[in-house]
Formats: sequence, structure tokens, C-alpha cells
Amino acid sequence: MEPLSEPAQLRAAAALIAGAERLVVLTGAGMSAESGVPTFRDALTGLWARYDAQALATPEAFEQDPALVWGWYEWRRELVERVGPNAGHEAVARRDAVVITQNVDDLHERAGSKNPIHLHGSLFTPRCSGCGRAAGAPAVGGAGTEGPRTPPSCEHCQSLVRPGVVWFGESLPVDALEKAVEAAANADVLVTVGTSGVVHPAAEIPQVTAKLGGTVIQVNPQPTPLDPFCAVNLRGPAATVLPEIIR
Ligand code: BV8
Ligand code: ZN
Repeated sequence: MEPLSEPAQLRAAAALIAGAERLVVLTGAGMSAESGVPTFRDALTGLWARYDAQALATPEAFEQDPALVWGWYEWRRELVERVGPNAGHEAVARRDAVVITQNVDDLHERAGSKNPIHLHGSLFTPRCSGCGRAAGAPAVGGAGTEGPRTPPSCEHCQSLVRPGVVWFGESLPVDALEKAVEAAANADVLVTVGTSGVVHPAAEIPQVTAKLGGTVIQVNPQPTPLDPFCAVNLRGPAATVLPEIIR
């Protein structure tokens, strides 16, 4: 079959989504790119440019240089506080979809999506690296300065407070992963947006839907390893395409 033209693909995706009773949306860093939040791989500009995200987002990096790692996450949190959700987040929030995100920002919540499933944690839930207690949300409105910052110590056990995210080599929160897999298994349609589809186990979620007979639609300007599982691959940016297909 001739590949569908762009408008025909958009119409086909919009019809599939409109007819879906159980809609799931899986998002990656590309979902927040048009809000001005650098994608995971691009979150290393300026002072951070010399680091590799995959090396910095690890327990070993925090162990070795807690101030550098804490500074990177605080810089990213303060950047998210200064921006807002984009038209893509708002389109997703219009539907009663289950939102599963790999992103650690709070833009889905701020757009109105209820209880997005955070597979990789959040910039806004720091916790003690020793006793695991939630540490009070850091002071709002930091200066957004780049560079190392000394992490606070836990009020209860004095261990260092760490970012509330899942690092490489750490297991995902069991309840989040279970809820995400269950939603994907029951989905009529899963829309995967703005993820490079290379980090596991998140990258396996669209395959769960496809293997159990659901339809997967991808929104990403670039091809990804998820392409073969997708009935429709829309090559465009989230904030432009999502308002066209989620009405
Ligand atoms: C684990 C939080 C048990 C921190 C992140 C199986 C096979 C291979 C490897 C593994 C495997 N199982 C486990 C592993 C190891 C590892 C892994 O997957 N490694 C890969 C890289 C080889 N996984 C883990 O360690 C996971 N833990 O499985 O525990 C275990 C442990 C050890 C060994 C085995 C098992 C934990 C992974 C979680 C890591 N934490 N984030 C933080 O944010 O700092 S991952 C982080 O990177 C993101 O959360 C995201 O998940 C991932 C990739 O980022 P993306 O969101 O995809 O963004 P990216 O920048 O890559 O790409 C942006 C995309 O957007 C692009 O495609 C671009 O085209 C597109 N785009 C750009 N602009 C737009 C756009 N799209 C739409 N609109 C636009 N405008
Ligand atoms: Zn503690």
C-alpha cells in the first residue's frame, strides 16, 4: 500500500483516537521540547555540555560528586518552573487518557492531566538517599544558576538528599510500571510522543499494546526503534500534531 500522505495520516490517526474507548499516551522528552525544556540528550548545554547524560543520571555519579549531580537537577527543576505546558500537553489533557510519562517535569499536571504515571520519577519529589524520607520540596524560584550545588542533608538521619528520579541502573517504581503495563495491555489506542525509544523498560510499553491487538500511533519528527510497532508514524512536533489528532 502506498504510504498515506501527511493529511491522510493525520485524519486516520484522529479517527482512531476519536473512536478509542481506552486511550493511553506515552510521552518522552520531545513532549516538553516546545515548552523550552531541553530533551534528555540535549539537557546538557552550557556548563553541562561536557557531561554525558547517561553518566550523570546514575547513583555512581551522585556518589562521586553529589554537588554536581544535585546542581544539574536543581538547574533543570528551576528551568521547568520558568516555562509552561505547550499545546501538546493541553491536547492530551482534553481526553480522559491514561498518561504515562518518562519525563521528570510537571507539565502534564500543569496542563490538567490527572495523575500521570511517572515511570522515571520527578524533579519535584527529592528524597533522602539514606532513609528514603521525602525531603521538603526545594525552595521555589531559584536563580537558575548552572553549576554544582551542595545538596541538603536529611533532617532525620543527616544523609544527603537526592533527586526523586530513577537513575540508570535503578529499578523503576514497581507500582508505576505495573499500572503502565496494565494500561498499555488494555489500550485500544496508545499514542507514543517524543521518545527516542531506546531506554528500557519504558521502550517496551508500546510493544505491549501492539502485541495485544491495540493500535500504536507515533508522533516524533525522527524515526525511532518504535516505528515497526506503529500503525501510523506522524513525523512532526508534538505541539503541532497533537492538537490535530486529539480533538
Ligand atoms: C532498569 C530520569 C533494572 C532521570 C531516565 C534492556 C535493554 C537494554 C538496556 C537495558 C535494558 N534493561 C535495562 C537496561 C539499562 C538501562 C537502559 O535502558 N539503557 C539504555 C540506554 C541502553 N535502563 C535502566 O537502567 C532502567 N532501570 O531497567 O532497572 C535494571 C537495572 C540495571 C540493569 C538491567 C536492569 C532505568 C532507566 C531510567 C533512567 N532515567 N530519566 C533524568 O531525567 O535525569 S531516562 C531518560 O532518558 C528519560 O527519562 C527517557 O526515558 C530516556 C530517553 O529520553 P527521551 O525521553 O526518549 O528523550 P531523548 O532525549 O532520548 O529523545 C527525545 C526524542 O524526542 C527524540 O526521539 C526526538 O526526535 C524527539 N523530539 C524532539 N523534539 C520533539 C520531539 N518529539 C516530538 N515533538 C518535538 N518537538
Ligand atoms: Zn534520612
